[in-house]
Amino acid sequence: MLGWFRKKKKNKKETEETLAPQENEAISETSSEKNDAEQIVSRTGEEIASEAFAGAEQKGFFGVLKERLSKTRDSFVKRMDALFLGRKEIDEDLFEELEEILITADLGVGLVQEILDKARDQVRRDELNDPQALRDVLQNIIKEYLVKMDGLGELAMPESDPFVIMVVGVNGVGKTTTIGKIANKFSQSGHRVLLVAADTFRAAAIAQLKIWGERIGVDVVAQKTGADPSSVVYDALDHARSKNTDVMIVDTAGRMHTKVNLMEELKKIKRVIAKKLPGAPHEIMLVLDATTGQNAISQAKLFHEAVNLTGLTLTKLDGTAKGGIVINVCRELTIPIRFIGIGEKMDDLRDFDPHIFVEALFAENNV
Ligand SMILES: Nc1nc2c(ncn2[C@@H]2O[C@H](COP(=O)(O)OP(=O)(O)OP(=O)(O)O)[C@@H](O)[C@H]2O)c(=O)[nH]1
Ligand SMILES: [Mg+2]
Repeated sequence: MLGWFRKKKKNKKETEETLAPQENEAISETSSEKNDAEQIVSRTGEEIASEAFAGAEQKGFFGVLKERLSKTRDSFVKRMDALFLGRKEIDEDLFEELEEILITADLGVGLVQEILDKARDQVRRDELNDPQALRDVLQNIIKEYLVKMDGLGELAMPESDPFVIMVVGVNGVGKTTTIGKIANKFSQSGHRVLLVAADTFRAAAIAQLKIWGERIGVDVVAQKTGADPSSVVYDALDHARSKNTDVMIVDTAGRMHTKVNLMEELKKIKRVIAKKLPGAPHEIMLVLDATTGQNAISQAKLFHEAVNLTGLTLTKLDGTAKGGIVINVCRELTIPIRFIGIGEKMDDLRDFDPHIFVEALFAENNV
């Protein structure tokens, strides 16, 4: 589990210091830009919040996760349960139908073959005949893929320097929203957070980040649309140092993983950060949209090649039946999944815990 959001102990300097008023950068921002972004962000917050938040309180942490994974549960576990219910024994027909279910749930052909081969072996070895026993076998095999992520790539936050997180990914995957959610968690646990608008392609992108900043109550460093993203991060590091920032999170523009010049720009941002603050960025997080299915793997491979990723977040697991991609990501990559996004609002980001994830996916309906 990540220790990033442990309550921060205040040091002497901070305790004595009266917090200066937030000194956001002064860039001019037209009201239409702001309206654009307000629409994006207010939709993410208010509309879903009232229903989902009330639900969250009643159902509890596990219940909410289970509910948000319901599309994947329906396409995968519930179909599997229905299949097993009608069968008295484990035979090759059962395996064939199971294969189709697993492929539809976007586990990927290679992974499905591997899972079924392991399951067949175990059924033979343990002389299993009851389809319910096969359910347990499958749950354990899937869990084995996910727990490989346990303890992988743990990151200790630096003692005095700001902890720098650079967030990357293709367009629209949920980078800015995830940054808002992470920033909120850090801020809630007493860390001083700085958001950096290095997505300078669109005015609305800068304004969107600023609204998150305002809402959470953290500083945002930005420049004008079209500014060099590297120069934005350069300024931001000065700001971070002068304000005793604990965590600096850099939002970058969405880019196709196949566009070489755009990947070069990311490398440059990384270089500029590293030159100014050796050891940083400490975390280069790729955000993947779970609804894209198998394409997520090639995105991850190309971003990793370019900037050497240290962590992943899989978003929109609430909106897809293709949640099986999580298992494939664990099989194909050795980059830890830090978080999963299970909705649009501020609280809808969870630490990725393989054990809890499998439990939620396989939970019986009445659990
Ligand atoms: N259902 C759901 N929607 C999400 C989740 N995460 C993000 N979104 C939505 O995805 C959409 C795109 O999110 P952004 O954060 O703007 O994505 P981005 O990657 O910053 O986009 P660009 O900056 O344009 O590349 C928004 O409508 C978000 O509310 C999630 O976990 N679940
Ligand atoms: Mg964005």
